Amino acid sequence: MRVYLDNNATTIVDPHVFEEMEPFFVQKYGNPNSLHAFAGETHPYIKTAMEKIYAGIQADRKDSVVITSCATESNNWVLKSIYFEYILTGKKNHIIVSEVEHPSIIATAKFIESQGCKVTYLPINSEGLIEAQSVRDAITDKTALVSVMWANNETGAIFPVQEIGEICKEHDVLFHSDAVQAIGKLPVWVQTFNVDYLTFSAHKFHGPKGVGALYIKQGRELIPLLHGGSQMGGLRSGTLNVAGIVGMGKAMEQAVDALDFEMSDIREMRDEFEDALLEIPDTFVVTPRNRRTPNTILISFRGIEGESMLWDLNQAGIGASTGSACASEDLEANSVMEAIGADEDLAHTAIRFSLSRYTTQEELDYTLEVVKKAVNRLREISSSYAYAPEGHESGLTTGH
Ligand code: 7TS
Repeated sequence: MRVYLDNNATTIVDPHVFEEMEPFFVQKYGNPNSLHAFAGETHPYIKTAMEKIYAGIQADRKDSVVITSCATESNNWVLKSIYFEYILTGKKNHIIVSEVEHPSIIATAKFIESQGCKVTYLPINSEGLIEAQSVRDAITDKTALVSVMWANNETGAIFPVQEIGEICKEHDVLFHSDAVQAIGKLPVWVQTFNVDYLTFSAHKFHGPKGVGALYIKQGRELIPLLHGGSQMGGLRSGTLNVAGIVGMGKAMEQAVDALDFEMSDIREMRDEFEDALLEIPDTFVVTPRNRRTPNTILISFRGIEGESMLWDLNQAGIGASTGSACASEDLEANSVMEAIGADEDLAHTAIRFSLSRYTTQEELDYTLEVVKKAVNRLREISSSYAYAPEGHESGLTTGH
């Protein structure tokens, strides 16, 4: 059996999405910016897709949604533009990001820090959550931007974006949220949440890879990251990825349609799977499940290196992760577990299971059996775990 439980890294392209994209490779391949019929025949499809994207996040017609190549680009764009517009010119000198943002925010923040910008890295609490008050405390009259993700990719922790949006508005500070892990899992309505900029990426909600977007509220400006042509109103040059845009439109429409299913059925499956995993002694989940996206579990199995567990799972045809794929080539501890202050052993033992609307009960039942066997095998050979399968007592709370 092959089981895919790494949906926070990427998702299967929905067959209906693929179907809608297919004509734009061999049949309708015109460059939409050309002045002939080949170009013209792509326009209605781009328009429809953009309408679906606007509707999916409840953007106003006067807002901009700029298509990019990925969320990494959108995130880089916001921070670098703020640097050019506010920091380099001396208008402001400070930005605030959470310490558990995706590397595309953290590395960009470190880069602009190296260029002279002050950066506050907001800590998370012991449950992996950001406290809105910490944003209020960090804001100064020189703060240009707050960037806090909607939901964390490792733990699924949902951050208080509504409160943070209000705090930013009150202090006249721009607010960006990376909503990559929230689209299709939570309602992401930009009008209600007072965000100025919002990042998302099609391949995290059953759309194609290589298409991201940045929502820009009306009246907010950004300096382009890519200069060149006049595409996307001159905000993002480069020939439009027609198939990608069409795919993202369809994927967004479906994500919104499936939101209730995700928030009820997927959540229920996740919760049952998690309950069963937590019956294994010395297992540990940090973020309370009602404060998490419905599809995510980050769980530590004391005494078992995450990579060893992944190996056993992979041997049995199961794809999971130890955290972000962006950092999976080194054997570093899970960064969120470290930020929480988990001890070295626990930080190295975290495994992320992320479900999708394609996940079945049968797959989870199979995974549970494989995990149990792997735990027994690996704890037996673990140097850091005193193996006692019967009545093992531990100081850790098993549960959530
Ligand atoms: N932001 C968040 C919150 C993410 O989770 C990711 C990818 C990105 C940005 C980057 O998106 P992209 O469109 O540039 O690919 N996160 C993960 C992950 O958790 N495991 O693998 C990739």
